Order: sequence, then structure tokens, then C-alpha cells
Amino acid sequence: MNEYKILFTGTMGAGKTTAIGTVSETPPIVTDVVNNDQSHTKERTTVGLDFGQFTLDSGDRIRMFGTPGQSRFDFLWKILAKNALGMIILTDNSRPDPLADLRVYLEGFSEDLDTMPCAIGVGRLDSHAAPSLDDYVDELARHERVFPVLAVDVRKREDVILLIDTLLAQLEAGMFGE
Ligand SMILES: Nc1nc2c(ncn2[C@@H]2O[C@H](COP(=O)(O)OP(=O)(O)O)[C@@H](O)[C@H]2O)c(=O)[nH]1
Ligand SMILES: [Mg+2]
Repeated sequence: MNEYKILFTGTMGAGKTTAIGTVSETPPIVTDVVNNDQSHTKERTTVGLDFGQFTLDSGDRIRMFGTPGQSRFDFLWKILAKNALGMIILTDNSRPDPLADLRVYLEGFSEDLDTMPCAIGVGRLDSHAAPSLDDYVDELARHERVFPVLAVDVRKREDVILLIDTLLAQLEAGMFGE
């Protein structure tokens, strides 16, 4: 049995806590507290981390960690990224500048992304068509990254599993020399 540690990151409200809760077979551990950040309207936000896990059909176990979104917690990002096999970056397309949001994580996790697969999950694309998936691919290219970009609704189990499968497929293809 293999264990895969996967990191979920992305801006506040992008859906990290929801995504992990959607697929976790154990009650997710959530460290959300009352939000006092005036620039965001969410009532609760993550300051620490989220944790959840589930077992694949193969018997392999996925351990999922959610990072605090705000870059003032970036000292924690480094710790959480250690030994992770892959990273999922979630964005919320209803935000003012989702590509700028993406950049925060591409740059903050730049070293980690040299050695692990990554998939981008774009939320609320159905109601907010711009930027398009192609715009995301172009933004990644500007950072010399080639990652799959998927439209997702993190409230749907199959969407979250597709993101995880996309990471595992990159590992299995030997793209990251595990
Ligand atoms: N209407 C709508 N809501 C969504 C969609 N995706 C995520 N959400 C909601 O957005 C919120 C995301 O919050 P949360 O998971 O706490 O984000 P986090 O800060 O990244 O952990 C949740 O209330 C989700 O139900 C979507 O596609 N449509
Ligand atoms: Mg959260």
C-alpha cells in the first residue's frame, strides 16, 4: 500500500476546505476560525490546516492537506509541502483577478513545483467565464509551467477525485521520477 500526501492550496474561499471535506472518509480536521480579514467576506477562514484522507480502489491511501491561503502564512507552506507528492491549486474565477491569485501560489511554491506534479482546479467558471482555461494555460506558460487546468466544482466528489487522479496519472507516467 502506498500513501500519497497531496497538498491543496489557493486563495481564501477558493474551496480547499470544501474539496477535502467532499472526499474525506474520515471526518476532516478543520481549523477554521471567525474571519477578521476585512478584505474577505467569508465568515470562517482557515488559519492552520485542513486534513482528510481516503482510500483509492487500489488500496493506496491519499492524505490531503489544505494550506492556509493567505501569503502571510507562507512559512507554513514550506513545511506542508515537504514530502508532498503533488499539489492542487484551486482558484475562484469570480474573484477580481484569478490569474494574479494563481501567481501567488506559482511563486510561493516555485521550488516545490520543480519536483512535483500539480493540477489547477478553476472554480465558478460556469458563472464567470473569464479568464478562460486557455488564459490559465497561457499564464502557466509565462511561468514556464505545463500543468493540467480543469474546471471544477469542489462540492462534487467526482470533480475533486478527477483532480487527484490527474496528479496520480502524472506520477504514474514517471514524469517526476518517483
Ligand atoms: N456557488 C458555488 N459555490 C462554490 C463553488 N465552489 C465552491 N463554492 C463554495 O465556496 C466556498 C469555499 O469555501 P472554503 O472551502 O472554505 O474555501 P477555502 O478558504 O479555500 O478553504 C464554499 O462555501 C463552497 O460551497 C461553485 O462552483 N459554485
Ligand atoms: Mg479553508
